[in-house]
Amino acid sequence: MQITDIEVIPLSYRLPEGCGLGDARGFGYDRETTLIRLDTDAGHIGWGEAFVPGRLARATIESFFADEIVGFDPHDVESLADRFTTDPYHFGRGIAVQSALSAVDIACWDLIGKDLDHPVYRLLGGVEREELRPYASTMYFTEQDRSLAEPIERAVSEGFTAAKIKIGGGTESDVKRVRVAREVLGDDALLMVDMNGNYRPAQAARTANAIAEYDIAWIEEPVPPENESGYQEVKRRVDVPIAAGEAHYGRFAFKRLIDDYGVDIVQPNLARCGGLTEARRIGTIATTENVRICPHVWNSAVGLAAAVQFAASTSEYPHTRNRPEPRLLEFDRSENPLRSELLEDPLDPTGGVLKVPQKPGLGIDVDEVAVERYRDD
Ligand code: SMN
Ligand code: MG
Repeated sequence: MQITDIEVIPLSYRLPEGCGLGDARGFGYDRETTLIRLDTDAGHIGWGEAFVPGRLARATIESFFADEIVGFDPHDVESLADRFTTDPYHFGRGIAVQSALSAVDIACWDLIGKDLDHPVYRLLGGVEREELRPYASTMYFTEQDRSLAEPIERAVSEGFTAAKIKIGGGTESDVKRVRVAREVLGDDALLMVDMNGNYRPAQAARTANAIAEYDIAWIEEPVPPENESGYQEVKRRVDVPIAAGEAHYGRFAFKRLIDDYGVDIVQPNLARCGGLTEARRIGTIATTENVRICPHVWNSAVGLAAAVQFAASTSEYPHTRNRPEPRLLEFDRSENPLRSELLEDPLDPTGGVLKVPQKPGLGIDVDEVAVERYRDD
C-alpha cells in the first residue's frame, strides 16, 4: 500500500461571545486543531490529528513531510519518527514537528488497521481492557460567573464516576472548588485536580495539603512544564500522585519526566506526543519504571479515538489479574463540536464506561460533512 495524497485540514470553532473557558492561567474562545487525511493506492483513507492550529501544522507538514510522505508505505510507520524528526535535526523534538508527526503516524495506523481489517489496539499488541473508564474533565474557569456545582452535577447525571477539575487560582479558591466537587461526587468517585502549572512549588504544596482531606487521586501540572526542580520539590512536600505530560513531546521528554521530574503518572496527548508509535515507546518506558499512563485528551474526535485505541492496549504492569486501578481516559465535557460532531457514531462516555471501538483502524467513521462545517482554511 502506498500513500498517494496528503490533505491538511485546519478546524476551528469559536465559543459564543462572553463564554470564554479555560484554566487557572486564563481562558479563551477558540477550539482549534488540524486533521490530516491520507489517501492510498489501496483505496483506504487514513485520518490523523495534529493538536495545534492549522497554520502551524500546515507550515510544518509542508516543510518536513509533504514531499516525502507521498509514496510512503504506512506499514513502515516505525521508521517515521526517526526519518522525520532526526532529519530536521534542530527542529525535531518540539511541538511543531511532534504534532505533525503525530498526525501522520495516527493516519498511518488507521490505514494499517483498515488494510489488515483489525482495530489499532490489536495491532499494538492486543487488548488489556475491552472497556475504559472515562473521567469528566470539567469545572473549568469560565468567563461567566457560573455555578461550581453544575458541571459536576451534570457529570454525575451522565454516569461519570471520576472527574478532574481546574484549580490553581489560589488556595482559598482551590479548597472551595474541591469541596464542592467532592460533595457532589460523593466519597466513592475519583477526584483529580489540575493546577495547569500556575503555581510555584510552595503554593502547590500549600494547596495540596489544604485539600488532602478530600482524597485527591492525582495533582496535575502543579508547576510549569519546564520547572524540573519545582516538580522535584513538590514531590518532596506532597504525597498525592503527581501527573504531567500534556506539554511534553516525544519519548525523550517523557523519560526525563519520569527519571528527573519524578512524576507518578504520564499523560501523553496522542496528537502531540508523536502519535501511536511514540506513545507505545513512552508506554514501555513508563511501565519499565512502574509509572502509570493516562492519556491527555482535549482535542478532536480523531485524537480521542487514537487515545482510546492506545489506552486499551497499554500494559497494566504491575497489575495482573487483580486490577485495582481503572484505565482512566480524559473526556472533556466543555462545548467542542470538533469532539462531539466529527464522527458518524460519536464516542459515548455516559454511563461511566467507554467501549473500545472494534472496527478496523481507529474504529471510527469521520463525518466529512461535519469536517467541512468546521474547516478553517
Ligand atoms: C487542558 C489542556 C489543554 C487545553 C485546556 C485545558 C487541561 C487538561 O490541562 O488537562 O485537559
Ligand atoms: Mg491538564
